[in-house]
Parts: sequence; C-alpha cells; structure tokens
Amino acid sequence: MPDLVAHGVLAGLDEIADTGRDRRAGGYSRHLWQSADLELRAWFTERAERLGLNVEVDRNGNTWAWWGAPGSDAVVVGSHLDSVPGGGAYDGPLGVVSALEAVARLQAAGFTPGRPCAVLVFAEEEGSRFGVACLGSRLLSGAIDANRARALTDRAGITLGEAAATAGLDPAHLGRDQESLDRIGIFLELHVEQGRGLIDLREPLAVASSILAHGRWRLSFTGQGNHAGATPMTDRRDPMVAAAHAIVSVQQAALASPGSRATVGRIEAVPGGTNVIPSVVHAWLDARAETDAQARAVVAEITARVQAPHAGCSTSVVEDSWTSTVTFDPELAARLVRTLGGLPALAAGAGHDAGVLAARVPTAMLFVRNPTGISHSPDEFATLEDCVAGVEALDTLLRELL
Ligand code: HGY
Ligand code: MN
Ligand code: MN
Repeated sequence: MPDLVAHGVLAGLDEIADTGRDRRAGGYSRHLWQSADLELRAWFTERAERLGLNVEVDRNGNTWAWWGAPGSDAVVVGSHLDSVPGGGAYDGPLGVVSALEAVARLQAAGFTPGRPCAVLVFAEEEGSRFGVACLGSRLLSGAIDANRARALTDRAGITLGEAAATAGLDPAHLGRDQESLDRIGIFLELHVEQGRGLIDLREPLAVASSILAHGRWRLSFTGQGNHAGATPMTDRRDPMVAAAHAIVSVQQAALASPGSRATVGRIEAVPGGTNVIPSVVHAWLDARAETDAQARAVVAEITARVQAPHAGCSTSVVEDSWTSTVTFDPELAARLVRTLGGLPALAAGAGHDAGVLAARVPTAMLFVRNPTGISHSPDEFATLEDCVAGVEALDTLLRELL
C-alpha cells in the first residue's frame, strides 16, 4: 500500500486537515466566504498554480483552474470545498484533491490535452450559510433567480449580496453566466459515497445513475412569547410544542411513503431563552423521494398535518429550494463504464452540483466507497486504496476524454 502522505490524494486532504475544524460539533464547519472557506480558496489557488493551472473566480464565486487556455467544449472536473456544520473530511474535498492529483499525474506522464480542461470548485454546495444548496451551480446555470439569491440571508442577517461584495465580487453580476456555462463540454464530479451502496456491492467505485428529487422548506410556528414561570400551562400558545408535534408528523408522513426521506435537522427558537416561551419557532425540512410526484406528495401531506392548528399557534410553510429527480446522461455514463472496464451504477440520495449541471450539459459522477456508510458527520471515511482507485479512474477518463 502506498505511503499515506507521499501519496498525492491524501497529501491534499492532509494539507487542509486543520482548516475549519469545529471543536463544538466535531468534524469541519467550512462555510461560504467565512474564514475556513477563504483559507481553502487560497489553498486551492496555490495548489493549482503549482501545477501551472490558471486560476479564475467567476461572477458567482466558483473557482476555475484551467490547464492550458480556457475554451469551449472543455472537460471540467470538480466538486466543492465547503461543508455542512460538523461535516466530514471527504464530502467535496475528495473530488477536488482527486481532480488536481489526476491532472498532476497526466502532466508527469507528459500527456498533453487535446481540448480545454479545468478543475472547478463550486461555491456553497451545502447551502450551510445561505440555506440553498448548490448555490454556485444554480447561479451559474440560472437555476436560481439572481434577485432572490442576492436577498438570501445568513444566520447573522447578512445578505448574499453583501457577503459577495465583502468577498470582492460585484453583487450586480451574480446570476446566470452563459459564457462560463458554454465552456463546459462535459462535467465530471468524483465524490465520496454517502450511503452503503458500495459496501453492499463490495466495489470501490460506481458511476451515478440518478439523484433523488429533493427540496428544503421552512416551517414557522407563531405563538405568544411569554414568561416561563408566570404563564400557567393551560394559558400558553407555545410554538415549541407546535414544532415538536410537527416534527413527529414529518417522520410519520415519510414512513407512510416508502422510500421517501424527510428530516428536520435544524430548529431555531426566537428569541431562544431557557426561561422564555418562544414567540416563533422555525424548523427546516429536507424532503426527498425517487420521483418528483412522491416528494411533492410527502411535502403536501406534511403541510396538511402541520397546518392543523396545534397549541394555539399558526403555521406557515415556505419552499426554500427544489430540485427535480436527476437522471445522469446515460450515454456518458455508459462511456465511463466502458472506459473503466465495468463499474456498477448507483442511485444517489444526496444532491450534488453535478445534478444541477446535468440539466444543461453532459454530466457524470463517480462515487468512491465509504466504509462507514455515514456522511455529513465526522464519521465519513474513505480508505487510501479506494481514493487511489478514484484518482486512477479519473486519470483514465481524462486520457480518454481529452
Ligand atoms: O444535502 C445534500 O444532499 C448534499 O450533500 N449537498
Ligand atoms: Mn454534502
Ligand atoms: Mn458534496
């Protein structure tokens, strides 16, 4: 087995291993244009420039590292460097370091690309700061309205437009970037697998076949803020109780629709004091299913259940984002499988920038086995051997596609 640090793939992960560690949650919290993300951007630029790549940041904060001159019909390989709160080391960064390593190997072998090639790092894939996942690819492709995006706020109330300006971008230029989009001939994303598919198949790699339909909704419960000691239990309109009831309904609605998934991973009580009955509680719903119709039906069921008045509170449900079921380009997937000498196909439960781009350009994904089957957690993992298999697969694919 090759030595861990001597090996380029994990050397890249090793170099960023201390960036954005979250002491409270464990794992990493790397959020758009905050200190860890800025450090990772600088790291990527330095890494790419060391390979002689030309680094450009586009109008939406996505970073492109061009091998040779930028141009149309390019083969673009990439992923993201941001994380969920308390995320693992591999979700995103594995795809970025593997792409850089594949380019380094091709250069070392004296390979010259016959068409433009870039390594691309998308901004805010997880939506951890501004709430909408795959924001960089949605803005680039026009899948989100620029005015809506500019007005998104983070937990401190800073708008995306303000944050973009602080990061040196012109907020007026956020939005669909046809020129950049037109350069992509093929997009490839390598990603750590986020479930148990490859464990069960006993295979190190797979090609993606599809992504579940998925979206995010904000459920808000409004009651009466009041004193925790002075207000009798029978005289309260407590939105925390309404939210608790709703969260149980979320689980019940998804269990009643086999294959669907619905999660409340974040709640916020306003104002949020131990001795204060909240006036408002927000709960964020993430719902997914194989088809758009099934995901929509689960959310409709949840909406009906949570809107029935509970604890004297009123409820609103607002859609923050939606992505239809993605089916990856079958011809490109078949080409990958042929080139790599046979690979299983895997349906993904997680969303990806590749899924957003798939609606506009031929797109494919490679998954690398995750022996814990756990993701969005510090327990996410990939072995050195499997990471090397991923880089070798990218190397082979780039030789074929370039
Ligand atoms: O939430 C997701 O599916 C992804 O990991 N961005
Ligand atoms: Mn993720
Ligand atoms: Mn990811």
